[in-house]
Amino acid sequence: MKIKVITLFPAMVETVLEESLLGKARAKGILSIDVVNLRDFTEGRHQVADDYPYGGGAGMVLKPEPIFRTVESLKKELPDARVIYLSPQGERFDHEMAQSLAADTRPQIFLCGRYEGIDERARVALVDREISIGDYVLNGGELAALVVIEAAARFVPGVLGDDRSADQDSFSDGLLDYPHFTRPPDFEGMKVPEVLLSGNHENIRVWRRKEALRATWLKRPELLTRMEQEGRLSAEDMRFLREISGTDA
Ligand code: 4FL
Repeated sequence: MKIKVITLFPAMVETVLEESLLGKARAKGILSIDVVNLRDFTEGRHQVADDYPYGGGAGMVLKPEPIFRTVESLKKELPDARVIYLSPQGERFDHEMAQSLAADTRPQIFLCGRYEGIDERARVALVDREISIGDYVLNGGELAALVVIEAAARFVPGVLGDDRSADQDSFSDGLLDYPHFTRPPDFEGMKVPEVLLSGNHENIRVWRRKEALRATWLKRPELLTRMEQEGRLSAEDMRFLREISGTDA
């Protein structure tokens, strides 16, 4: 993935991207992520990026000129780049969107708003896609951009360790994850399920599938409704679900 992040708080974004798997993937050149300071595209001695909203009301709005200048300057180098604006008004981000962003070969420019948002003219003229990570308001789009970048980067080959792949994760098969255990086998009387110690791979597969179905049925039943509609539940899954819900229907 080739990514640019436009923000008034570059250190906040850079600090996170330096760490952990994302930092390593950047160092290896698997991910190219540059953080661009919107302040660098403001004018005048005071480098003002925001202004009062027309019509009055609380808060400030990011001025259009610095945003136009920043995006136009990035697009000069990357003419096929897509501009993604993080905002509560956007399409809801999920596993599928993370996967499709990771598969997109075009450069992606993440625009982080602050305060009450950006001038509408910048949004209309420059933004290709508006994404929300959930129904709540943040102080700015930075944390949302980081969430989207991290979740998408997991689908880029080489970002996770060699023996790991994002298609083993929760949600990749449409279900929540099954429970995980490590040593010791008995911690203060709380035991690891016997089947996981058995070495019987078929029994372990069946246990994990049942537990994933059980967790989903208990915590996120609407996901199962969707899976059934999409024909993603096998006859075995349906049998497990009848066991779990205690019905013979
Ligand atoms: C962005 C909230 C994406 C949820 C304030 C500025 C936001 C957000 N998803 N809140 N941007």
